[in-house]
Amino acid sequence: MNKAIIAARQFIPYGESNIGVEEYGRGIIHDTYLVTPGNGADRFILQRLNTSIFLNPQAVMHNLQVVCDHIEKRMQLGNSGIDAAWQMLHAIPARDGRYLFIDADGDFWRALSFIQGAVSLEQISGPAAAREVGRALGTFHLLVSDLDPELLHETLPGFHNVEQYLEHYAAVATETGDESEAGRFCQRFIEERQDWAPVLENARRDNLLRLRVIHGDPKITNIMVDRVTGKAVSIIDLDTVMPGLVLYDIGDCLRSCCNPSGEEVTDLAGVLFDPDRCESVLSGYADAAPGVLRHEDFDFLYDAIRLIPFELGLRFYADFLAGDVYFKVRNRGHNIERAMVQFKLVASIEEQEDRLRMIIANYRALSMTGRS
Ligand code: GN1
Ligand code: MG
Repeated sequence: MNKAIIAARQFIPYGESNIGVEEYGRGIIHDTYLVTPGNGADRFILQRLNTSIFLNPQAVMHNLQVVCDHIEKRMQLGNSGIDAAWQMLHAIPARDGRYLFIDADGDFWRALSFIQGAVSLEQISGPAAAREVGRALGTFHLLVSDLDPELLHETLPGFHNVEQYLEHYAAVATETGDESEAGRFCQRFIEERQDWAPVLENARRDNLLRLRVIHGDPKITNIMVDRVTGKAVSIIDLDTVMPGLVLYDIGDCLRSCCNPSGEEVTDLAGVLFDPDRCESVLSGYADAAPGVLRHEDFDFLYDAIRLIPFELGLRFYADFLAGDVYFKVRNRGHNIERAMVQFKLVASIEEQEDRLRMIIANYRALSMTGRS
């Protein structure tokens, strides 16, 4: 905490002695704090970047600035079609004018604006809240739809490349071995799906799907809603903004908010994929981002919904095997529990394939009519 206070001071004008610094949020990668300056100035978010994962913090900040500048310019153009309540986070410079502060231990810190009057979405209370999630992701996609992905660095190379995760898994599985019951279940689950899993990568290689600017991590808690109206006002955590497939984002958003239990549960009984929520999210997305999804995206939408929880389960299980080196854990076994949640979700998606394909077909018909 002392380190956080020292870092926080770098982003506050001189002479400020009385500041509040508290741990904040649900991220499982960086250390995040909420800073309250004692002089009545705006609160802000302080983060110590996890540089064993993001090896190039400058590239992360570059992407953040390119995306935020682009969005701000677009929003300033009248008639942007974006809700006036929409807010974009931005980086706050330190006293020396730089956007990263490196402390005595070589840790990288940055400050980000706090989205005003809003809270991070923890739970979906009903169809209206699910629509807001879709609206948030759609708004973001629309705002970056004319930004050239080549202007951005790939901050985590192959971040959603499932083939890379499968290779890593195969390597750690050979090295470690895991004979537990849950372990054997995970291994079988992965093995049965590994030939199908590169479906989106194959489509990308065949030029059926093309790279665009994506968020990379649009999970429910990264959506900010107005604390009074419940309307989505922002999407935060822009570290994984990079070139990718919009389907990765849609799959990730749906896997996170269509599971009523949430991703951090030990009791698997309530874990399922709720198709009604999926429908509401997609309808919010369609309203906010008309025309962003193309024919070819619809062709692979079901696969994306099934793939992203599979990929995340694979990542959690491989990290368990590797000794919990990537995701922060509460205890040994936490990552295997997380993997089981994601695999249960995949199974629920597979059981409801017909229904989900129907929802996608209706959504596709509506989007295509709306476009002409
Ligand atoms: C990580 O810590 P956070 O919320 O930024 C992960 C995502 C996962 C998510 C699951 C860079 O996100 O890919 O979907 O956990 N981010 C990274 O909760 O690996
Ligand atoms: Mg993230």
